[in-house]
Amino acid sequence: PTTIAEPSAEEAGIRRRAIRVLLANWTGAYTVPSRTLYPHQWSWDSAFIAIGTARWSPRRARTELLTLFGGQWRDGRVPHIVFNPAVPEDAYFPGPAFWRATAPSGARTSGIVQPPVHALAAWRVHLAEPDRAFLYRIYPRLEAQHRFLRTSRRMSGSELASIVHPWESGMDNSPVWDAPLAKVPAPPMRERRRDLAHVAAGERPTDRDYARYTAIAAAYRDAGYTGRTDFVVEDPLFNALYGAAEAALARIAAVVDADPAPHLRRAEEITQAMLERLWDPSGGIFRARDVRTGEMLPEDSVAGLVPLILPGLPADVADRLVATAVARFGLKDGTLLPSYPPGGAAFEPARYWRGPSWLNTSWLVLEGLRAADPGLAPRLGAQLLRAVHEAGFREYFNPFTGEGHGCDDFGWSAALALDVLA
Ligand code: 9WN
Repeated sequence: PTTIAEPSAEEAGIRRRAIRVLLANWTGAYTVPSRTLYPHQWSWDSAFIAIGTARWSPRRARTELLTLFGGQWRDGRVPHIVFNPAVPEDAYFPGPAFWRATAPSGARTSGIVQPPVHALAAWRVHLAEPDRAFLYRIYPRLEAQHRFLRTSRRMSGSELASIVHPWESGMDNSPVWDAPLAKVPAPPMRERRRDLAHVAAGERPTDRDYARYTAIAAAYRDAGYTGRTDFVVEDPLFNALYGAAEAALARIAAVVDADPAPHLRRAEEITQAMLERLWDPSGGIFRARDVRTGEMLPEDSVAGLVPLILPGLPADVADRLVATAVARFGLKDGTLLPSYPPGGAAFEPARYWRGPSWLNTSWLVLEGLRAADPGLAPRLGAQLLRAVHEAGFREYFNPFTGEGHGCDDFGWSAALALDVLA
């Protein structure tokens, strides 16, 4: 007979509180990352949130994804924000008046994208509760999303997708972006930041960062949201998800009577291109490449470990990544997985993507470890749960002390804890 482990009281408490956060952030059609700091629908947040929500309400998880794709553009792009028309313009900067973009559905949106976690999320939602009708609806939209990346974002000639704004990486002020951003001319911005009304300035990007984010986004907007910007890079996290998503699309295709073969071929090509263009054999990590100069960027981050999730990654590369995670990111020490190596010159334990631990990048590495190092995976899972148990569902955490930072009741922190518990 199989023994089913009873969840501990601690685990039951985390589960109850996580569901409470997701209920509080649910708008009726999707989940906001945060009621205060991020009061609209964000693209990759919704994908992570759907993965966790599937653990207690697969129906809501399906709605979450379908609502997001309601903001999809005719060219297939899934914008990084779909705005809630009921929320005042001044609740978030940059809001709809800045982006000036409307999807065919009439939804006001931004014009940039975020890492493509969505096919993976759709597949996980289907696994939680098989629903072919859902897959039939979402598959053509996922395909269009990938077609956009393949046609409009293949900027170096390789199979990899480029991003044209640091916000597209999801890791906005990562030290990896310091070098390319330093070359972007940006006048001080005239608009008022709204994030600082909710979170201490020492935990957020600087004003200089924001001036550049605004300048790049405005230039892209003024070019009709096409072509290159002053910031064009191939990012390992974005492309690892792109490859993993193609593998997920192959699985989905098989269920909806479509041909999985092109997806499998593309997943392979992406893995191959990652190895050729972004793998740094001397560092044992994947690094971003600046497409404008052709050079690899000097800094690295946890984004370089996420390719552990890539389908068909050679075992020796996976082993090197695990060794790097242990040696430079302190994976075995019982600390959380930092977003940037603590020994690096730019490390700051409480400032946003410059050191703190985030649950989404930790979860992605955890997913990769399940195959690459099944012994280490549960350890990282336990650390992640300890963080939310002790500090709550904060946006990010000091990797050494576990202290919580950024906003409270953060959507993907709650959702991914639920997934780890399941
Ligand atoms: C800009 C919503 C988003 C996340 C990003 C995170 C942060 C936005 C901001 O919040 O970015 O998109 O205003 O700082 O960096 O990963 O999707 O949670």
